[in-house]
Amino acid sequence: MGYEKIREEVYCQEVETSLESIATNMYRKGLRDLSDAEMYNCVLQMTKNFTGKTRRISGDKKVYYISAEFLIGKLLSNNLINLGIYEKVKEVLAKYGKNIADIEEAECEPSLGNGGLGRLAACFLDSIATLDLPGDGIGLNYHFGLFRQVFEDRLQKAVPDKWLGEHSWLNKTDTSFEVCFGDKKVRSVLYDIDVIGYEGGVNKLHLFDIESVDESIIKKGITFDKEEIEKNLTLFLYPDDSDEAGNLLRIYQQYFMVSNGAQLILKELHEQQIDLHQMYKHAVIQINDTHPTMVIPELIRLLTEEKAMSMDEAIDIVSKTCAYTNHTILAEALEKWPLEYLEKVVPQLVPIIKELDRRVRAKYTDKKVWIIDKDKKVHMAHIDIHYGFSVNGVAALHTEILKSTELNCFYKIYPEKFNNKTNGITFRRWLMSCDPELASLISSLIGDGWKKDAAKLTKLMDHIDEESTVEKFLEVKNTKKEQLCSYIKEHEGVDLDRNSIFDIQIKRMHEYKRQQMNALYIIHKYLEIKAGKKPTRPLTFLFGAKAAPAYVIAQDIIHLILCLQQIVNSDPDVSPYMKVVMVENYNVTYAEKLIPACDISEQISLASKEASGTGNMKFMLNGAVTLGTMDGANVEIHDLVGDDNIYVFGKDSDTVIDLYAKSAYVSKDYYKKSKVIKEAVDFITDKAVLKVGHKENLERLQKELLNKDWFMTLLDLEEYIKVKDRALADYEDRKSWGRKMLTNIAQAGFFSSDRTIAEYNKDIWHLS
Ligand code: 26Q
Repeated sequence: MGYEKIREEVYCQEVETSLESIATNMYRKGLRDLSDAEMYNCVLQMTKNFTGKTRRISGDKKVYYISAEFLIGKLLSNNLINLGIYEKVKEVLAKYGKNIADIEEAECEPSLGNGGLGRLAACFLDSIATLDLPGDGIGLNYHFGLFRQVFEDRLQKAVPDKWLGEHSWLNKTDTSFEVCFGDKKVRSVLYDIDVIGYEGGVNKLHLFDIESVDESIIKKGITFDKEEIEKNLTLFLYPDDSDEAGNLLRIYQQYFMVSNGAQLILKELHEQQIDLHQMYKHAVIQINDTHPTMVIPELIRLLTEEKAMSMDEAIDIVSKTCAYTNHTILAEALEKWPLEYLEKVVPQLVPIIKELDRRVRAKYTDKKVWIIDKDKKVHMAHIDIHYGFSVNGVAALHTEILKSTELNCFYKIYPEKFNNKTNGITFRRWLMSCDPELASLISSLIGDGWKKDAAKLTKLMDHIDEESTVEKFLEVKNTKKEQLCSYIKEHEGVDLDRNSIFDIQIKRMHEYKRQQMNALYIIHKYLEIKAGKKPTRPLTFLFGAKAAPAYVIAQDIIHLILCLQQIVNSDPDVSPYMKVVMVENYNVTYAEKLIPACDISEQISLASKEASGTGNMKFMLNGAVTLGTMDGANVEIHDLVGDDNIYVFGKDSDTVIDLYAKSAYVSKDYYKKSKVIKEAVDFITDKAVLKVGHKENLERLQKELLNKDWFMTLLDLEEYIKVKDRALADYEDRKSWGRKMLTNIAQAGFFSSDRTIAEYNKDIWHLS
């Protein structure tokens, strides 16, 4: 028996006595007398105790994954699964009258991320530990994380989300550094969260904070005084970047993160007595988008000023240590900081950044690759590309677009730095934990091997022609739909029909993701039903999305969907045939309930705009069939499952890129040409909608679609309607649909983040 299995047995034996003694110490109560919240605190403490005794992963070289976001989600069930004691804990809790699901509910979700990029970082930490690679995360401990979304008057309202209580996964350490800004100094405090690999050892997620954060400065909603850095530095994830004070605070946060990160890395190297000239042989820093880019000039500064290295040497060593991942080609998301902002917040970095730019200018005449542009803006990605050794995109198509268009001038200089690492997801959370019914069905057919080697899922294809097996997959889906119906009833107050088709779009609200196109489809269906054309089977349209507080059109799209929800669900002619629900405060926990219950996965971004997507992979793994454009990782899903097991529509990325290049897209033309499009767009300001909604929001959205439509909603709408209708019709052949589900699950192994991390290690990190 391996070490990990023995450990598991020992922990299992200790669960009950350990919980009993914690309950006595903490509450002076027996296990039977604890409330759910108290029981949660006891299980939390026990898990932390066990983790404290678990082997720390070590090795000669370590990766530091530095990221402004780690969207880790609730940790209890994940950690119990990875320690191998989930079933045992469930059994012991049941003995004392507790349902483990209720205990899990008691945990607050840490919302330390916006969306895909943050969730990816969390999946990566799980896989790094599972593959037994030495690798720690470095980030910030935001006290309120991302806002909590509430709906009022069919509008999104952002309120503070207090996730941090007296009991949490954080362990306060005695590590602390001084961080100097232009106008002030602060002292950090480091909190660690243990990251447990599946049947593996432990790495750390290091989250930096300051003691002087003052939660009482929060005013209405999530507004607060942005000038008082000592009080607000780690209060929220990404403050509003629509004004100068918000942008400055973002730079304060970023520098605080990287300065602490750089000091921590140098301290760990020092403790191992490593000559800093050899740093790159023992440490690799993966920079998650440009938010942590200042780690490059900061390390160069520390090596030259405090470690007496020459500028040439420091640049050389840092460049061999840092690697950059790009997550977006949207121009507005590529960070460019005015030099004067940096002069105010981090004046000590400015001479270094200027020197880095000077060296670039001395070598290359093409101004597009310079770091500081003519408007004195610092292009953060350019620092990463020139002074890192690897640049990767996050899906095959995305990397190709970076090479051929967005970053083409850099690709010409450094072709060897560019590489693709198609994203992945951890199957521990996104299958074993969120759909244990499906996980055990899979294991009953092909054994447990897929849990550590996801490629083994293809063995499921051996069962594709067995009717009774396919039937079992359909049954699991029904179970998960039933569970979701109860959850939605409880949390949103809406009754859903478990026999209806569940069509789900969950992701950040953004025009390029085109939730508005889905809304126009819903309008189209509503009008059809009103005109007497009833669908064969009832339809359920589910949405979940937060919008950036300053993103006006995104707020308007949420408003439209909530208006449609009201109109559709309360119309007796229509509601027996369709329902619309936008769930409140969509987050990781909600995703874990929605994804296993999905029939049709909406992945409908404008081709070329979604770098990868990872929700698409989660749905596929849980047996949903994708309805999508040829964008991001959808392209790879299509390659894996083939034409019969995915619904593809829309113009491809080459066509879209060409339309932009020629400014040839005119949305009004599509509106004028098509009766279906015209009816749907006109309905946005129909009196039925104006009766429940706000004229200002609805008219603004309609005008945007007619006069601008930057993300080309109307371009693909007609084909979207046609292909979606085909998918709904195909659903009626249950056996054939079941085979589509099974094929998707069987082919999803490629999207395990274990595969992604193995590739990062082989091509970039070289840890062992
Ligand atoms: C930038 C400047 C100013 C303020 C905010 C930002 C900012 C904040 C967050 C820019 C980008 C983000 C997050 C981006 C993100 O989540 N990207 C997603 O990354 C996923 C993981 O690679 C991909 O799957 C998604 O396709 C991509 O959209």
